[in-house]
Amino acid sequence: MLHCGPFRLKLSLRPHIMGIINLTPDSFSDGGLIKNPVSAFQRAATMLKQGADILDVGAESTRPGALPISVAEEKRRLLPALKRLARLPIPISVDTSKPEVAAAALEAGAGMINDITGLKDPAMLRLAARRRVPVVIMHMRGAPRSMQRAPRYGNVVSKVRHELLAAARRAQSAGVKREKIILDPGIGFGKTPVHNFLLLRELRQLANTGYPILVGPSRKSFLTAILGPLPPRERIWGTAAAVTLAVAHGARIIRVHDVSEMRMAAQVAHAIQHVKIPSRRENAKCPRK
Ligand code: HH2
Repeated sequence: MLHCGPFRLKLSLRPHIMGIINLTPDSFSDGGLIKNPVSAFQRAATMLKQGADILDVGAESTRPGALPISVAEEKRRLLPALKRLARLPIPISVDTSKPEVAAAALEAGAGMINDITGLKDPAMLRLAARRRVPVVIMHMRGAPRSMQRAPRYGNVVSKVRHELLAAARRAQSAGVKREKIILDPGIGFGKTPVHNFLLLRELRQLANTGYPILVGPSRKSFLTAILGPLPPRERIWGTAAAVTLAVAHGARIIRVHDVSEMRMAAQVAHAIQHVKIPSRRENAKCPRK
């Protein structure tokens, strides 16, 4: 059970959908779409209706090559919208790696921290421990500006697993409770398409750490290694395939742009995986073709 402010998420029951709200002018797939707090609220309300379980609100793009923005600029983009979104009956996660921004977002109503740098900043660790909020520890090699320059691993799955577990241990030593930690292999962050495929195929190896696993394959460019040069908004079916596989391999939270479609994909994958084998008597009642 994940306590997220006044909300309780039973992650073990079914996969949960995290809807992405990007308040950025330059995100790789939907930059500039949300222009003000009112349109952010409308987008969030739509996602809620479509079945989102969490909203992940970010104000700084982390696409490959993106340059960092200042704390002041990130707060200026984030806080007015976040205050409005906090009125909705859904937990809000803040997608930031800056402790000052995360602290302000928690004050404004966020109940969870999603840190793509895996809580590297000690001040972020201290904040997460003090505020007792759930935290997503994501794996990344390098920084967005340079992460896609020839990333190399030996065995990518065991390396990522090892580094995530080390980050989780560091967080726990700093006072973050184990049950607040969610791990994420960081699809597309310092990884080639093959690295991403392997991480999705072997996701069970991360899920068997016992920590809930979040994955974010939504519309990402690794899909074009198979599908060809499609623009991000045409990668929905490819995303659905990745989501289905991730759920089948134990992902508990799926971070996506297309809530309605991915909720259905996740729901079906989960239902097939957990189907109860009917008894003989129930079978006999089944209509035959
Ligand atoms: N991916 C993105 C941003 N934040 N957080 C987690 N935990 N996992 C992810 O895979 C992840 C993330 C990148 O996607 P998006 O927010 O759509 O793009 P941009 O960073 O360009 O705003």
